[in-house]
Amino acid sequence: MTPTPEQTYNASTIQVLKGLEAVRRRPGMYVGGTDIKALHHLIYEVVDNSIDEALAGACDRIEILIHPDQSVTVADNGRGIPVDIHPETGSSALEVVMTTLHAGGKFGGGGYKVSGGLHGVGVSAVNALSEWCEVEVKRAGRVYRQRYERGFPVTPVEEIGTAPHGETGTRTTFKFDPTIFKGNLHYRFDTLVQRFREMAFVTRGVTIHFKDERTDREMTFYFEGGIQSFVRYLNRSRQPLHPVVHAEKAADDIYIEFALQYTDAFTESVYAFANTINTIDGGTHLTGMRSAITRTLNDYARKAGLLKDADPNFTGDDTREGLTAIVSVKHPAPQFESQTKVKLMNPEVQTYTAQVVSEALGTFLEENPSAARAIIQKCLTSARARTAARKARDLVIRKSALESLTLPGKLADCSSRDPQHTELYIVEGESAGGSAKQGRDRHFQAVLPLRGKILNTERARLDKILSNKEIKALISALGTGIGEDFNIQNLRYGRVIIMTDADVDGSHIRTLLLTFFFRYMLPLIEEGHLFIAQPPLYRIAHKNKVRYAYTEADRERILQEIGDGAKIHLQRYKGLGEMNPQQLWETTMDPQTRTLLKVSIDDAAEADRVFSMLMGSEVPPRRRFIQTHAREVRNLDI
Ligand code: 0RA
Repeated sequence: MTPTPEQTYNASTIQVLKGLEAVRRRPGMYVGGTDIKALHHLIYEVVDNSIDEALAGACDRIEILIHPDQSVTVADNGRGIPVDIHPETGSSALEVVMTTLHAGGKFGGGGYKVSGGLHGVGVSAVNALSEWCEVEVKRAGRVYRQRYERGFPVTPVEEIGTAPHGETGTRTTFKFDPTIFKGNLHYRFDTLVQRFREMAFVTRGVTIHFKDERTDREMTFYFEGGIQSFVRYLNRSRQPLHPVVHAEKAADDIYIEFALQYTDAFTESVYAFANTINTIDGGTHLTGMRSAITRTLNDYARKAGLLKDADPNFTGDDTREGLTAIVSVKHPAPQFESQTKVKLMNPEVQTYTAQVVSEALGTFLEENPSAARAIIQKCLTSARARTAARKARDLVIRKSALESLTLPGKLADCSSRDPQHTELYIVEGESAGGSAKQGRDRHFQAVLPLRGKILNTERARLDKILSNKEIKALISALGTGIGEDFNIQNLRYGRVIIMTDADVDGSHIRTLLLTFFFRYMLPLIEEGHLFIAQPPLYRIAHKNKVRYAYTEADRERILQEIGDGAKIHLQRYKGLGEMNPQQLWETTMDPQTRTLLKVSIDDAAEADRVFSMLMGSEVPPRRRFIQTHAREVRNLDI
């Protein structure tokens, strides 16, 4: 970051250099790291600024382009970043915004300004972490431009033309600095689409157009109904019990909006946003909404005589089954728990949100008695199911305590008792289970075969799932207990490895197992104990040499390397059962040669959506999902 020779050092230049240098030295403090996630944050940070313009009512179109060289353009039709000379520094406001930390919202004053930026550092941090960056501003009939390299201005703010009448806006193009974001990093279309969709939902009326020029995929989001559309979208494969309940209100500069709808599903899908940011750890807005829902439903059920004197109140859990809800708040001074954990802390938000939700939901119930009855019925059923589940679970736990000496009969245990080294292979099907038992290293590898069909726990409630024989065997084998009683200390195997066929059924079973672990043994995933085995797709024999291909690309590469088409014997494995014990060991179980995918919950919300879609009642979306994803084993990053 060396200034050009003709530039003189004055106090403010030195200040700027210090700021930008700080960002480059400790990117973690500003964008959360230097990995793929942080890379996406760069885009979000820039788009957040355009969203701010939309929230201020000054912009209704945002365009995001990923260019083939992975530079990114974000363009909006907002007011345009001011370019006039800033009195304190003597430089253009644009330059100050682009080069000074925290300068994002300090210009133009007046009006109600919501700052979306997750880390609040603004676009200058993105500039500092970019190999180069160019900003073009259309304002007052003219077009201005400035270029920066690693955050430092390399041109003055230049007037480069005239803007068509009345057109204003800001266009930022930046290329991340590969000396900071190291490795072969690529923006992920699906991750970005998800985020832009959310942004469009919570910023009603704004059009977000996203184009990936690397692949020519593009998508446009515009939701006239805002978060009401969001709820309908989330429930697209569920059966709703009533129309969406929705309300919005502004009080003391705090804007609150919520939308909710119950469906016949058993899961909860609730999302909370603060200044358009998905606050995945929730916070006061979420607590306010949840407590208001429970209180309002209890009040109504008592008054309507649907809860009798002898009945206990609904618990929070009882009112969450089948609930899809969004709460979105816009706050001029949001407080977050920390830089990376996304949780809203402002205490006043809880009271305000609770008021808005109680009032609107209370009125809805009064005015729609049949919808009200359906909702209360749902709560009553889930309260009963919960009692039944608790009993079933206690039974499983008590029994598994009793049976702790008698591990499930089908388990082929290992001899080592040291969880640091032991592994449990959960294998689909008896025949693959047999091969795995013979092929394994019995010193540290245990095998539990599961019968595929029995695991079909779709739409099953907790009590049903827990009374399933296969699941019981799994729980006993792991030794940890489940749900609230889960205790990782008792885990009998350091690695729990799901090994299923690379076909549609295998993918289905894997998802069902992941569902089970996700819902009842979450710490197992969080603490990195859960893995997916990667069996090969092909066996390629040539002369007396055998090689295995784990992906289609592998296969092509190997075939090309051999080149000698006539003498190649290519076998496609349709299932694990086609491999003999020795082959299964070499390709999939031998720690020296195998590949394991660690299951992580990077985006728990997305995982939940996928799970509940797969568990949902309507068949078409589920089939579609399984068909499209069945072959993407390697990309399964839930
Ligand atoms: C400062 C003041 C004003 C707008 C902006 C910044 C602004 C920043 C960005 C970043 C991306 N797009 C943007 N659009 C606007 C208010 C200017 C006024 O009052 O005219």
